[in-house]
Amino acid sequence: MTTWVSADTIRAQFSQCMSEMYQTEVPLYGDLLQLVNDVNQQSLQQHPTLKVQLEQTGELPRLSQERHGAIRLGKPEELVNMRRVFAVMGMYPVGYYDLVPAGVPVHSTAFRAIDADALNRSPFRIFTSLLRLELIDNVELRQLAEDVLAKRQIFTEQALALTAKFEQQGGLDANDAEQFIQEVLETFRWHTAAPVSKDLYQALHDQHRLIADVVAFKGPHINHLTPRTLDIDAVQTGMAERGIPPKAVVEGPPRRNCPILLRQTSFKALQEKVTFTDHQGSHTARFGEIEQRGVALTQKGRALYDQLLTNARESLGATPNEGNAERYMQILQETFQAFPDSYLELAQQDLAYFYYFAKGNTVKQGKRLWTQQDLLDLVTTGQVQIEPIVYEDFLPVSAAGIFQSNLGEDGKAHYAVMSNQGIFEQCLGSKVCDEMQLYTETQQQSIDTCLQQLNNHSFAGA
Ligand code: OOG
Ligand code: NI
Repeated sequence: MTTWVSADTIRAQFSQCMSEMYQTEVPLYGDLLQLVNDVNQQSLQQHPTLKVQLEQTGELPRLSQERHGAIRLGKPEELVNMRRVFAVMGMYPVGYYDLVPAGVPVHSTAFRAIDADALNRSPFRIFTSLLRLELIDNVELRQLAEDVLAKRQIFTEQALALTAKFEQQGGLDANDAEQFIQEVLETFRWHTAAPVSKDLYQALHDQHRLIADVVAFKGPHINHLTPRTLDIDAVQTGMAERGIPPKAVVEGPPRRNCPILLRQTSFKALQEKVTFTDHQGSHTARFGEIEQRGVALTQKGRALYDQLLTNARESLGATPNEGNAERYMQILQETFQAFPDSYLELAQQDLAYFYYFAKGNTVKQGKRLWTQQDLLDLVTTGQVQIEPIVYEDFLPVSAAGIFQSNLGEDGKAHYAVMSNQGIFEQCLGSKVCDEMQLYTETQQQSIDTCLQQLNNHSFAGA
């Protein structure tokens, strides 16, 4: 009997190959990885409790391989095939992000592993956007764009054949898996030769830079990769010191004792030479990004986060930029005073998701079993320990900020169109998973195990 290579292994290897390819294509990304590595080692040395926390949640070994990337697709068929290809690697669409209100003509999902163990084996994820061509108001140009996209095939024949083989067999053997990885890598590669004229590129670019980035190229080149750091402020400062030009502000929540959700920053996109069908030119799209991940928030916590972020941006009265960066960070710090900053409070107020671990010597009173209602009391008395469930997803406002910083000041447009998850799912050929449900399940599983251990343990002692 043939044994299939596990999806986790394929994903981990693919992620590694992608990182190597991107370091060759964008050498500055290699410098960034080095910096992040240095900062992470330092943080672990300086904060032994952080190290213990990451060991307990299983995140420590994954830290050095932690990364996400982003691609932008042009048509539904590409999205469907991308979903099939990612399924071979155990990555599924999670969440719906609408970037249109932020002036970027795409909607998106994140392909990633789902359960906690798989995530710890390889947290690789790809933020995947689909261009909304219907937002090009010039009918003639829209038609030209559609014609160009209609002709392109972003996957190699072999990549699609091996994907179909996986679907038929339910797995790939070692040879096929290795070939699959190499073939799929081709889809994400940068091409210096563009299949359109310089004039068409310019016309697309004048509509929106992002439209040119998708339509004028042979495939969805990976536009950034993002390692995970334990101290994003140190990386932000370190970038400037090492000659890596940082974006003006760190997106997301401010620095806190207990990090929440996701903080992100990036280095500015490179200007790269492109050979159009008739002339030479250039294109600016690819960059490197850094993220610091914190605890996943519940609906209630997320509502508070969204509210405070809106308040901070309203008090700034402008989009954060180089000129107002310092003031924005100050306002953000002050505004977020309203967000409790200890894990216990976050758990007590049902603002964030946690793992619950039983800590031996629990004394049972009478015959009553411990229930979920007792948990927070047991946390307070130290009989149960909580550790944060890390946020595995993205933030639309931050994503828009990342898009914008790499599209230039003219990267923003106003579109009168409604967000539409239904249309996106139709293009995807499946529903997207609800990320809140995934966190709820992960927390509940941990609570169930914890209660079982507490109750077994106390009976044994009774
Ligand atoms: C995607 C931007 C979103 C993030 O980290 O929020 C993203 C893009 O630029 O295509 O990657
Ligand atoms: Ni990103």
